[in-house]
Amino acid sequence: MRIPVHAIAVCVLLLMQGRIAQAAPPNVVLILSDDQAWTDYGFMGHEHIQTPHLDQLARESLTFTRGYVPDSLCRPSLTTIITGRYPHQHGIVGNDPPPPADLADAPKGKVFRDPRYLAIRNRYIEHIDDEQTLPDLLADYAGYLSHQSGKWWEGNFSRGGFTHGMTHGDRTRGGRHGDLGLNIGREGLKPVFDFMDMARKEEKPFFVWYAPFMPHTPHTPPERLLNKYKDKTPHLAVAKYWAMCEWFDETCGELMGYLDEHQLAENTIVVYVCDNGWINREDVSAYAPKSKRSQYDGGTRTPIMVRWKGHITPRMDTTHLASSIDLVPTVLAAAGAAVPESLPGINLCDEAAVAKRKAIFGEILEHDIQDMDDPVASLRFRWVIDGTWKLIVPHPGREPNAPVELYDLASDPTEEHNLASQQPERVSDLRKEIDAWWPVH
Ligand SMILES: [Ca+2]
Repeated sequence: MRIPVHAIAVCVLLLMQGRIAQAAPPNVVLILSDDQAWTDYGFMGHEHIQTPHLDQLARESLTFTRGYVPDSLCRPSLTTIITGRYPHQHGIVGNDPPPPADLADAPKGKVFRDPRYLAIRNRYIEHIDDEQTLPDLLADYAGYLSHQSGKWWEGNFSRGGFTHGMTHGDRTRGGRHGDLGLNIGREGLKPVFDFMDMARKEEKPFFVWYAPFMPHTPHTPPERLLNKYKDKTPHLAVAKYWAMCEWFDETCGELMGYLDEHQLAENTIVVYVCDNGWINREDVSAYAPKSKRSQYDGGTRTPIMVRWKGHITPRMDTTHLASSIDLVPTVLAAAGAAVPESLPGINLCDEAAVAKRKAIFGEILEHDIQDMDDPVASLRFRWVIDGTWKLIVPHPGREPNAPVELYDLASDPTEEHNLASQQPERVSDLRKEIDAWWPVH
């Protein structure tokens, strides 16, 4: 069939007009909680903790209550969030690199001050230079400006592709995982607001990494919030943690308030995730077993939310699995950018892709990096969740005495009853899935 030339011309004209009429790329605000259990929000059913602003965000978002991070440890988890890759892929597999051999048993403070150790740490953060981060990808796509605040382990903010930020990363001036950036939230949000004001003035799309050191220790909530919780538990340490969760929520409310006040909510994607879980001990502000750093849901599960008013239909998904590896592809796809094929995650707004993916995976790593170039040396456990079944496989190098664990999360969400010995076939099938995902020897 021949198409008349004038028809082609009209199509081209319409396409051009469409392009001209196309809205500016959306801004992106990523909110990261630090050390908070998946249960510790109003909308997730907590009996006492009040999180009205995050409850509202959950109502306005595509919300996955079955979200996960691959590792329950801060630094590898954050790097996964900003790269969309598993820790063994991006290579940042622990919080601190190994000290020089003669300082192996020295106190951490002494190790951190040693010039040789500073050199090791500086070399280790070169891993991030090899990665394409979300700020890099957004800058390439449409010239986004990006701002870092809060937790950040990879030295100066510019090492992650941010154009602006708070963390200087100079180890000789103190700081290990954010330095000046850690003031955000606890001391207000002015640096973030100033950045957004500036980006708006320059008419550039922007990305905000809001990762306050909250509700993370030190648990120092304002007295007015602590007083709300003191009588709700006999344990002061627990009351402090609960008050920290509400304090963090208040800061999220301030951030959302800025977007509303400046009519930005319709052109800003807001994403929410927590880097790892936390269950507070009754006696002291420290984490209990089966939470942070563990292979259990108390360490790895988090609500994941994506809000874009007028573009993403709000829905509470309590069935399907989501992972922090999905955040980069989700944001890129929503913003209209190409998603690199090498990324292992999926676009969470693609319902068919979410329904099709049956299993998600993770890896639990040692706190201190064992070998800077070999992820397996730091590996403690690999895990898979397929439907409601979870298999945890210890790696003999670091966990020679740990058992293989199988749980039915539907009937046993706190992972009390290990069914591995009763269901060898299911263990074998799930084990094959793990080995296909990341084969290690
Ligand atoms: Ca954390």
